[in-house]
Amino acid sequence: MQILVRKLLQRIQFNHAIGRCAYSTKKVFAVGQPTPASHPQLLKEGEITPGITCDEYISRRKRLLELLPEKSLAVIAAAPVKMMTDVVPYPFRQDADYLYITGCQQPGGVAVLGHECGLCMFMPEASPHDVIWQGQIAGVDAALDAFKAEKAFPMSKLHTILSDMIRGSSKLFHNVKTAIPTYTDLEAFQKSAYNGKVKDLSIYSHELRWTKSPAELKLMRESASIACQALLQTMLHSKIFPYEGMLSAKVEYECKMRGAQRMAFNPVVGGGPNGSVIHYSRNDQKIKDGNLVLMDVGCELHGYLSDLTRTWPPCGGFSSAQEELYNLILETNKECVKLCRPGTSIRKIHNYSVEMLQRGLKEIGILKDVRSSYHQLNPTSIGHYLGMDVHDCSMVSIDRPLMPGVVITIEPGVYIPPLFDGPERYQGIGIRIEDEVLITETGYEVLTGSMPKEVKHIESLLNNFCNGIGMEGHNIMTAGSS
Ligand SMILES: [Mn+2]
Repeated sequence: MQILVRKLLQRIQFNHAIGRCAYSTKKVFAVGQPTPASHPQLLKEGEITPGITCDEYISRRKRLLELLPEKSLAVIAAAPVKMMTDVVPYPFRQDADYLYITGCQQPGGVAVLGHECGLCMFMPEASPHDVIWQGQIAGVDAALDAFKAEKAFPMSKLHTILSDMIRGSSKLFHNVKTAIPTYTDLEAFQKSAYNGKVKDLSIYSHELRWTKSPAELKLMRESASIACQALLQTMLHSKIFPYEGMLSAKVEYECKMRGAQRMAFNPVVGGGPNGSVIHYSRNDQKIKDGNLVLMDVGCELHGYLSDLTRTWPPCGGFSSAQEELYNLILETNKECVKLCRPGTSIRKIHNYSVEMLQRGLKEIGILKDVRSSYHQLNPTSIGHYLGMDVHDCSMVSIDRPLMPGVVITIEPGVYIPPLFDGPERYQGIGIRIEDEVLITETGYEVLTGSMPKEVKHIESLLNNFCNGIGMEGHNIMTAGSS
């Protein structure tokens, strides 16, 4: 079937290409992504990606150049397309550094930044066949006009032009995560590497991305708000549909209906003992009556991520053992959030959380030998930086004093294995309560504060709403299964 269609399309592509040139009276170039002209509902005039202006992209490049040593060059390739089978790609996600510097959302390009050349973009060249199968893509014209590169060339010229640029530079910083043979195989690159002149760019790019601009914070707030609204809808849904898979589908639907492009990661939906598996992802079990469900979710809004976790009993009431543990995690969450301010560090907050949890777990009677078994019950860090990547800016140490504009997560938890040597009523309970916290001049702002986490609020929400009303799809699904 697909082969027949391909032949048919190849036959018409020649005429198609001629036709395009014949009626074009003004210079129209493909950008391959939304622009203010093509998607006025998404972008304002002057923006390259939704919420981020051309001026902001230019200032990012200027700041990166200020960090780069004299006569050095930064080389950043776009993310590769990963294939599910030979003809089916996984959904494409742009590399955060490439997106941060260029605003370009398509694969196949290499961006070079230098003190003399400014931004020089090598762009993929689409054949008429590619255009028919994949649509228009951004080429050299788009690099100059839409992304405001100082210079742009087709990829076929990279071999000679980049080689010359490398030979004229003293040091080379490149995006190690997306490095491709197209440039690493160049003789000039190999020679620089041999001479120890090639380094990882992320020490500089992560530095820049660590503190967020007002425009970035607006997107972070929106992304967090979407995730909160989606998770609240999912929490209500869980009482009638206590299935991990349905809750995963529900939260993704609710995020995308609110404008998110994709999830930040595969939702973690762990019912009962599955909640004690930290990155549980099978999401294929029914949640037993009386068990808790742990949901760790986040979405991506125009390149900016959210990440939050709540744990609740879909049946509507915590058991006393669940509530006891839940309140310890909740108090730890709240105390750690209060510590957030400029000058402290993730490490300091983490150490505080470990002390508080160890003390609490001992009081409850779960921990006998504090030192040996605590890490069995919680091997995770209290949090991480958040931004364009889930574990954002991993090159910035967790000992770095926090600054206004940095976003971190606060996510204390306890993960008791089903066979843990301790009181039976706590076995197989997994609880995590995760919030996103923005460091401000005077302290903090909780970006996920609209999502309830108090026991009485959760129980009230689950027990005092009218089943079925305002829950789109519920009646249809009930009718379908009866
Ligand atoms: Mn997290």
